[in-house]
Amino acid sequence: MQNELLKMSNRIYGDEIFFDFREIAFDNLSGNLIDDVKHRKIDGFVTTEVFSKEEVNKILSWVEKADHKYFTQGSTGWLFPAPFAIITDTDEKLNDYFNKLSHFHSYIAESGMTWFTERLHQFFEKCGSNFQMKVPLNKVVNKGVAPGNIRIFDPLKGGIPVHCGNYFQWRHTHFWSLLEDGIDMNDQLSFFVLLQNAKQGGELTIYDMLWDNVKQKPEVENDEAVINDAGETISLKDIRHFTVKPQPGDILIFAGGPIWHRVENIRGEIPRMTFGGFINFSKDNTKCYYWS
Ligand SMILES: O=C(O)CCC(=O)C(=O)O
Repeated sequence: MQNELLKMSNRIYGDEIFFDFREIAFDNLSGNLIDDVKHRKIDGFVTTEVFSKEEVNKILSWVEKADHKYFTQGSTGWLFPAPFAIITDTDEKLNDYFNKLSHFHSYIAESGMTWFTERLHQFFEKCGSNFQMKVPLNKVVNKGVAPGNIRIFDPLKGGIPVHCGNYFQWRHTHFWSLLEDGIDMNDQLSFFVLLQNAKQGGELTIYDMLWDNVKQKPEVENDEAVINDAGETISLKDIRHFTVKPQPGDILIFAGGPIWHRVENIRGEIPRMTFGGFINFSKDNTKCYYWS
């Protein structure tokens, strides 16, 4: 039935929706959907219109007016605040990360935009109601890390090559090792607020492929194949997949830790823009953390 309903959706579509991805209106959110995704009772959900069109426009113009010297250029576009990948020590680079993060917070406050991060927090509280929601601390400096980043995907830079959160974590163990103790690091979830879609491309492709039996790629940036635990190279073309395309103001949460996925190349002159990060629970199962 769920699959039949989704055939009509402009947000979740494809020949076969082989994972349980749902579309839920913001006002109908309840219970512990985040926990349901963590435990794979469902695999993901798009909450529609968490932010109105007017609010999305305000966020876009806030990003537009920001001082771009605090943006960090990556291989596929720009990030604000800086991504954790810039932290390669516990000294200068760590300070640089926190300076850039403090600019992000002061820019939000000075421009009267705190409602944006507050709404995000309320959203998490609404779909994880049994848990205390928190942004984790970096234990070296005892300060909260970023709640997420604005991600600007420029046209024709390749989107994000196929990956899953567990693969990503394995590549950035330094950052994860600096997060406060007591967080369950297994099978983190992914979230993002969709702020602007590209004219063409930029969709999220979900593959029928899990970390349980695929943990490698021929090279980190390769976007054509993966290597399974039996050592076989598998072409992405041969793997079932479907598309998730949230609309501006929606938030997607999904099991991005174990499920392999990618962001399609952006075509047309409009960049794709999101605010996204990761989610996981405390080991004692009382708190839920979101960060980037
Ligand atoms: O922006 C997206 O569609 C997905 C982001 C992503 O790949 C991730 O959170 O792992």
